[in-house]
Amino acid sequence: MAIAFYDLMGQDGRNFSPYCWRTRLALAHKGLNYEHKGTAFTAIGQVGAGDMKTVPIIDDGGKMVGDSNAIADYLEATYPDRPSLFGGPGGRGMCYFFHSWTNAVVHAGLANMVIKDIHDHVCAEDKDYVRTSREKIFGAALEDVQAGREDRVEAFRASLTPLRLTVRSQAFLGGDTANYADYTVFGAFQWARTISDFQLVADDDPVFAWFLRVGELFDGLGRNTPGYY
Ligand SMILES: N[C@@H](CCC(=O)N[C@@H](CS)C(=O)NCC(=O)O)C(=O)O
Repeated sequence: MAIAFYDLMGQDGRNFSPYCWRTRLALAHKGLNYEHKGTAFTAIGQVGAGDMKTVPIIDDGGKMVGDSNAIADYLEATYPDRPSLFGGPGGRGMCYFFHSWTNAVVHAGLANMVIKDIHDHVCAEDKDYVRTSREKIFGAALEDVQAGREDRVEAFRASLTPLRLTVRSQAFLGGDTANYADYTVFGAFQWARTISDFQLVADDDPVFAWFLRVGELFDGLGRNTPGYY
């Protein structure tokens, strides 16, 4: 039976959740069949027993697993004969660094540049929830949070220097082939690509070339999903 994969659903088939992209690429990396289940923010509570608050969630023959890191660990432990996501315990540890860095630096840096765009692309039933919950987090109207992003983008680009220096001399964070670190960081940029035409990184930035490379993996899984570039 195929694994059921609960992903966030936006307007026009836009799957914008950065965490769900980590899981989607992990499933593809393992070569596992899955049934993609687009889910509104306001419908997450209806998945399974209703005890999970966030997506991604997978249902593997009745085994429900939520949280992208827990899912990656579950897939690695349950399907050890498939290509490894981490390349061993040391790789797992380093992938956790990329999780922390992505959340603390990349997500934090880009969220305030696309938050209004996110709102504009969520499905109709989620609009009020996203505005209310995110305005509470940011303490301001979404329009005001996003305003002036042209003045902040250079600082964001500068924060990507460690990533830039790495992927200009090797194809992937995993080396010659991609691993879960690539999927973790990719999710952040795919989040932006699916809902915003704002140019977060320059066309000639090695980070952009790396993003396109990851998007080409698994028959263009990342590239083929609706997005702006
Ligand atoms: N730690 C979780 C975070 C997942 C998460 O925050 N997912 C968002 C979608 S990108 C979500 O489901 N949010 C629910 C909400 O805001 O109500 C993971 O890595 O899976």
